[in-house]
Amino acid sequence: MAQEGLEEALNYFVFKHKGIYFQTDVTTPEVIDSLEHMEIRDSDVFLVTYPKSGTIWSQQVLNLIFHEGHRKGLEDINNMARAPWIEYNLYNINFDSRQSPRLFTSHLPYYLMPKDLRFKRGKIIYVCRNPKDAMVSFYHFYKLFSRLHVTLDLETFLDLFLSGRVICGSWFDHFRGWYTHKEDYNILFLTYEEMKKDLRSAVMKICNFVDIKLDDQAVDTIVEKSSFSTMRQDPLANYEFIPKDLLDFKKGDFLRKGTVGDWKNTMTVTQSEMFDRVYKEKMKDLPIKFLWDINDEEAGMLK
Ligand code: PPS
Repeated sequence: MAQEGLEEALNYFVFKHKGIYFQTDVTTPEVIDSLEHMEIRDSDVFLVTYPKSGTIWSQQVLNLIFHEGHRKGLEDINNMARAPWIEYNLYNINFDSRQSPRLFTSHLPYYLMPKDLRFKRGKIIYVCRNPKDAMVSFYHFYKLFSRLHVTLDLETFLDLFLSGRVICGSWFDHFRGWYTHKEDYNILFLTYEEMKKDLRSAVMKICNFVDIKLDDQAVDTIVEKSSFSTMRQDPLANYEFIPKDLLDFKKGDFLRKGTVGDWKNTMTVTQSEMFDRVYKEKMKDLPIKFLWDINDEEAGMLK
């Protein structure tokens, strides 16, 4: 891909602020900076992820846990309005005037999040996904951006991903930052893969963490309404409500495959080996074992 056209398109599409990249059309440096002093309530729950790690899936689970009206299909409120992204406040929601408990979503690295969270005010659910699947999902997602006037091939995207030149920066830095600062926060780590293997248990973990007791029937409803096939059909959950000038759904879906191990269908052996080398080097001191294939047995965060 011609370097010049690529640079021009990327510079138009993203800006760099405090070490990472943001989409020009959805936020500004001033908005990001203002979040540092956002007032946090003890009852706040933040869902935090690196992009393409199961955000809208976990958002659906969380919204179903907190809102009976959502479980029963009684309210016409989409998931982004229920648990807005703090850094891309597309609906201009006044966070201060929201009733407690407030739910929020964010892709921010730990150092750009509201400071108060570090004093264990509020709760954070950090969902992560094996970075090969996250990368492949991100690669396909980049094709949907209406204002990115270039189509990236996988080789180019892989380079950008590994060097942190994508929206939200480096996967490695994002994960490391949150994981190594976990003692500062009231935080629950979950993986996309464990949700995929046993969604019910993941729902129960979240319920315990946020201190909400639900009966079996409610939990069954949450599991059913957060399945890939149900969410794909659900206009309040599938993100087709995003304005067309931001995402062009003629080019693909937000809910694309929803599997573990799709990277094997996309990356070449050479690309995968190169990825493994970078992963090994950057992650060598972190006690996490990701599931790279749905048939892998053991995975998780070692305490
Ligand atoms: S974003 O843009 O960062 O908010 O994207 P994010 O929601 O984090 O990730 C999108 C991927 O999550 C998959 N997804 C699901 N997988 C399984 N079950 C359910 N219910 C579900 N909902 C979303 C979605 O399909 C994207 O992954 P890929 O691999 O591209 O399919």
